[in-house]
Parts: sequence; structure tokens; C-alpha cells
Amino acid sequence: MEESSKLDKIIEARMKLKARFEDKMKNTPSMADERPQGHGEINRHGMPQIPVGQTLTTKWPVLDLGYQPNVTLDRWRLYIDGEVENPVVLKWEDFMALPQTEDTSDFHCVTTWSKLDMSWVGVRLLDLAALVQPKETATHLMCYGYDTYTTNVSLEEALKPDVLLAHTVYGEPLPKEHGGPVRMITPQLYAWKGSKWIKRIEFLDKNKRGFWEERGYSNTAYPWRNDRYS
Ligand SMILES: Nc1nc2c(c(=O)[nH]1)N[C@H]1C(S)=C(S)[C@@H](COP(=O)(O)O)O[C@H]1N2
Ligand SMILES: [Mo]
Repeated sequence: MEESSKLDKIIEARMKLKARFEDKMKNTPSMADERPQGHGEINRHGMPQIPVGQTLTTKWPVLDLGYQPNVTLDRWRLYIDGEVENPVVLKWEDFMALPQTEDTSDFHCVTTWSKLDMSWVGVRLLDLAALVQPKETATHLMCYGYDTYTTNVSLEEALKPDVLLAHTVYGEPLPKEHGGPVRMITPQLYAWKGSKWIKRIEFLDKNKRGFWEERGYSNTAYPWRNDRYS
């Protein structure tokens, strides 16, 4: 297929997904509260700049399960499957050929640090979803890291325009300790919802708990509602 018609297809599928999840998305707390975070349309407005219980940091701590997988670009693959019409396995070149999005957003770790205005480049989860075409039954994602990490995210959160599979931060390749070559970011949720070293995105027809969610952390993880545990 020609590159231009591939792109047209993605754009068309993206519009359909947006329409399908519009109402659900409007009712997510960050939109309903009118107090999301980051820059841009769905962003931080006025004060306070950070959610309750959080402290600003300019450093960038590293959190992992005690193991940082080494995934070279030639061996890197991204599997997207589950409740989709068109499952794919992307190689690095395929991934980089998809529409690239730059965004600046905030990062809230449940261990109480927040880092503001981080600048990212990556592929929108929305565009990846447009590529694989979620079935009508799809409601949630399970994201898997190369380190065996898992975390679940609802589609109304995952399809927001600031949710990226990011490969670049502050203009440089994402360092391994922060999840390079590619990690997910979920600026409107606590940062554990963004899998570092992301390997697989599975579309689900019901919600399931990931690694931290099974250990008592929240399924929904809304920082502006102090939604840490469940
Ligand atoms: N694969 C994987 N992703 C992960 C984690 C992890 O241990 N493994 N930790 C999570 C947690 S708890 C947070 S706060 C952020 C931390 O990202 P950072 O180390 O780049 O600050 O990544 C999240 N994603
Ligand atoms: Mo975290």
C-alpha cells in the first residue's frame, strides 16, 4: 500500500475512534474536573500546579522492578493484539514511520514526586489503535514491559492525545533507565500506568489488574483525585 493511503487510513480510523470514545472521555475525572495537567488543550489550569500529596522535583528518579532490560533497536518489537481487527508486530522502522507527535506534559509518581513540563516525542496510542482497529468489544488495555511489568489502562484514558509511546525526551533518545528505547506515558494518570520498555499492548474486553494493581494500587490512578489505592 502507498504511504499516503496508509496515512489516510490511520487518519480515518483515528476520527472514528475519537467519535466512539468522545463521551466516555469527557466524563473522565481529568476532563470533568477541568483540572488536567501538562501544557496544551487538556492541561494544567492555574493553581495548584500539582495534585494533593505531591512534591515538585527537578530531578528525575528511576523506578523499576530491579531489572533494566537491554533491548537493542534491531531486536526491538512491539506486539499489538487482543480484541483488534488487525493485530501487528512492529519493527523499529515500522514504528518510526508512523505519525510522530511532540508533546509537553507532567509526570506524577505515586511515591509523591511530580515533574512538570517534560518534553516528549513519540507515537500516540490513539494512532497505534487506529492502525490495529479495536473491536467494538474492546474496553481496556494491558501493557507489558520487556522486564515482565504489566499495567492496565482504560481506553478512554489511553486514547487521549497526550498518551504517547515515547522514544525521545528533552530532544534525546529515551535513556535505558527511563524505559528506552520506547515507553508509554500517561500524563493524566499516575506514572506507573506508563510501561517502560514497552513490548506488548493487548486490547481487552474487560478490565484486569496489572502488577501494581494486583498489589493494591488503583485501577484508575487519577492524581487529581488522590486516587492511589483500591
Ligand atoms: N516496565 C516497567 N514500567 C514501569 C515501571 C517498572 O518497574 N517497569 N515502573 C513504573 C513506575 S512505578 C513509575 S513511577 C514510572 C517511573 O518512570 P521513571 O523510572 O522513568 O521515573 O515508570 C512506571 N513504568
Ligand atoms: Mo511510581
